[in-house]
Amino acid sequence: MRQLGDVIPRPASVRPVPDATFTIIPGLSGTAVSAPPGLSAVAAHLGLSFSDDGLSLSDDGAIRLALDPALASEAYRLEITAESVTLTGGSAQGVFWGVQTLRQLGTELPGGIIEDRPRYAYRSAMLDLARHFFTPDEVKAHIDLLVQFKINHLHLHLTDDQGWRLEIPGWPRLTEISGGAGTGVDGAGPGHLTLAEYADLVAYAAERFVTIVPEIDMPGHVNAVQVAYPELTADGAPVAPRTDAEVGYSSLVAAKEETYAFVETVLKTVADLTPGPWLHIGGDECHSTPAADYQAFLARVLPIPGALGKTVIGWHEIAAADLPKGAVVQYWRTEPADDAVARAAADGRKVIVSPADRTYLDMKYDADTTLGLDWAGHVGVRRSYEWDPADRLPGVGEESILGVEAPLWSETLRSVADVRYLTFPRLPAVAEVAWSPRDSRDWESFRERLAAFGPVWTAAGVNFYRSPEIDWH
Ligand code: TNX
Repeated sequence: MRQLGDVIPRPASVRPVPDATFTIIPGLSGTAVSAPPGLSAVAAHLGLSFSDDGLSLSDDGAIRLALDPALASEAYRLEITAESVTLTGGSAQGVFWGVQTLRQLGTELPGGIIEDRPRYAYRSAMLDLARHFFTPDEVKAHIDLLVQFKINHLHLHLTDDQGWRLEIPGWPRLTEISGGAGTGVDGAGPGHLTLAEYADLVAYAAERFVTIVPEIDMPGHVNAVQVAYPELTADGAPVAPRTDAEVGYSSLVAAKEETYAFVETVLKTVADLTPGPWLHIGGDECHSTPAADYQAFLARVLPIPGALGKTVIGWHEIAAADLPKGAVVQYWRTEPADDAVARAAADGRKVIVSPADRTYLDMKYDADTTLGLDWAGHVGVRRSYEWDPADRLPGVGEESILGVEAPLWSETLRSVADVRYLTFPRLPAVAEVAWSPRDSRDWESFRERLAAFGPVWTAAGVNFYRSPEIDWH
């Protein structure tokens, strides 16, 4: 039987009470869940019968859901006795995270009290739909797996040299041509989201307390744009589609007004469809954009999300430009220090920490991994677990860190099975880095708790990597 704290991410505080097991018998009518209005959707995630009898416990053993505004909104308290389970959240989101803890504990719930809350507010995974498209149903299934580890943001990389994946009214060739047949790396990942599909995906995520972070990558990574609309190249000449995995060769043109008309329409379309606070504008690897043009482009573009009521996020190269107040910088490289990011932090900007040699889910686990890349080295499970965001970059301490993201680039991916193989089990490692108190983290404890997911994932049909670092159950 699991011990009370045997969940991922490890809870902030665990106080077991011996000999007080509560047994859930799924489907048994006596196991009622009671919840105040607004929490019944959360209760449904328990997969148990649900009786809407307000806040009172039922007589014959109950799971009770409640809210306590004194708790932080993502925090929850779980009290398990032999007679009852009481799950109290600072908000419905806190209750939802508590439900994930309950799910991991199984049907024999060990007695005691868990009091839990996240270290970072932004705990994220990224999926690259540009190099290989994944359907809305595939993305939804991915979200269902992510929330089990209390991930609360999904960053969608929607555009790149090899494909454009979101319908934009007034610019139909973006998706007709650059989202159509033959797009993606090796031409193997065609597809795009209609506006309705995107909105539905955002709503599905929101019901699970996940915020979608849309990324439109610019001024580089735009070959697919220029294939569809040659007027957005420097000389207006047609551009050939590319399905190789090179980076850094394409750029929007800073000196053309057409560039900004395009960018404004795209960002307004995305902002209107996205209730979440973030708009990611990319900004990475602009090797063919002259430095002055990069600055000029960003001077025009970085303020646009703010004017649309959103907060701008960019890959950390944007720290070379004048950043609006509140702009968020996402560090992705492997160098031990970055002066521009440190300056941005010193100026009060927040940083999302995604070092490729720790959090990139598309890096190979080891030399035998057939999927993935290795430009940042091999990233085993222990490597993705045993590091700390607040130690990663000089000048970027705890107070500057918004959170942690694990990106999954899809150059080598061809199926959902591929997505899962690279995501599991490293995503749970990064999720614990982002959620659990620093001093509670311990590799030996983590690898034991992780081992218990072997049968869980096998039963659920989740393709995962049986890392030899783990003694799988
Ligand atoms: C770097 S990380 C990129 C992507 C690639 C990735 C592959 C970043 C901001 N840019 O264009 O897909 O490496 O690991």
